[in-house]
Amino acid sequence: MPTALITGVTGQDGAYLTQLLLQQGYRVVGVMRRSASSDVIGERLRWLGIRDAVELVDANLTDLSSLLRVVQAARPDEVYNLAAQSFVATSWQQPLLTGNVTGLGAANMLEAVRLMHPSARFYQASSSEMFGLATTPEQDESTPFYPRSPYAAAKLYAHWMTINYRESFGLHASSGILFNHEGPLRGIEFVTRKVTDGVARIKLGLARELRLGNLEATRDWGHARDYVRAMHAMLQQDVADDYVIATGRTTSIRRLCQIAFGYAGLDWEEHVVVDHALVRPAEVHVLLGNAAKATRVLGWTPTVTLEDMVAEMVEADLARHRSRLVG
Ligand code: NDP
Ligand code: GDR
Repeated sequence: MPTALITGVTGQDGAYLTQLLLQQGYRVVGVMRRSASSDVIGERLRWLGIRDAVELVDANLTDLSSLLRVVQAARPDEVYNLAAQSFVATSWQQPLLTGNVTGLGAANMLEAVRLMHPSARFYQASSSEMFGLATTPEQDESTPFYPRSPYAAAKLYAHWMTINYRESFGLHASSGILFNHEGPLRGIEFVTRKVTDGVARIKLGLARELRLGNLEATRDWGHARDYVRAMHAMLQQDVADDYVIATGRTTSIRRLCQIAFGYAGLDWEEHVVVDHALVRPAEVHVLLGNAAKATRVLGWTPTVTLEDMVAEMVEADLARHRSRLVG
């Protein structure tokens, strides 16, 4: 039975990846950071009904000693480094923490693998945010990077450290440059979930308006369930490499609102209020990925359309709010 060690197991991707690996017969060891609210932070794993199938261990990405102990004890075949301060907007308010966790934290994880168990295959959660102020209409593995936030700068450091450890020490270390991916388990601060949650509240009469920032930005949105398949596929290759994972379709926040409110039979223009306080100090205007390499080498293609994903998310948020109303 292969063993996978996942940092960020309590996050959106951690939950879906755990589900996929359990289905494939893996033993999954998940890194959870100590929290006074630890009874609720396994919520996503619980939602998927897999909370008790994961071995949860206590460690923090900023504490190398904890990672050394965890890697030594688990002796994983595969390590997925998904933990991060992952919210771009927060990275301007907490740039140093973001650098510590999202940047140096990945270096800590690489060190732990290199020192304790260098045969493990390593996955780094890189991001399309690294393209930032993109210089080409479509982004692929050869597109130059132009980070636009402390988050993106930290991810870029982690990305190059992953490549460097592959080239310097021969680690089987791969980076997935993943474009935005969402689903009902997405954190509520991210725009897709904020919109679907807002739609559900408005539909049920719990709210009247939804405040958003820049409606003109466009993103290439896929479903997290599809994207964790790509992570796993990367670590099954003989040779480690970097891959862009995207759908090849970009959609504005404005259009996202139209789709989500429209699904619930609502007119988005009656409810969405632009709040300039939510506009970011520097914006990533357009992202559109080209995943041809992943399709060619990994055989990976996305299966869920934006419309179907939004419908799934609105339904899940309606169900959550209805159950609270009943309870
Ligand atoms: P989430 O924000 O949902 O999850 C982040 C995870 O990191 C949580 O489990 C969190 O734990 C954990 N974490 C944060 N700080 C620490 C720390 N100091 N030590 C240990 N664990 C920590 O992110 P996603 O699941 O959406 O994304 C997974 C990864 O992929 C992230 O690295 C993200 O930056 C990256 N990424 C995501 C994309 C997306 O569209 N979702 C696209 C491209 C990259 P806790 O529950 O305690 O907060
Ligand atoms: P992003 O996701 O920054 O792309 O990072 P987010 O959903 O936060 O923003 C997407 C775009 O929507 C605009 N926007 C708003 N965003 C939020 N959160 N809230 C609002 O009210 C709002 N109004 C407009 C933003 O300005 C932006 O242009 C996500 C994270 O998962 C990262 O960790 C990951 O690396 C990238 O995706 C790829």
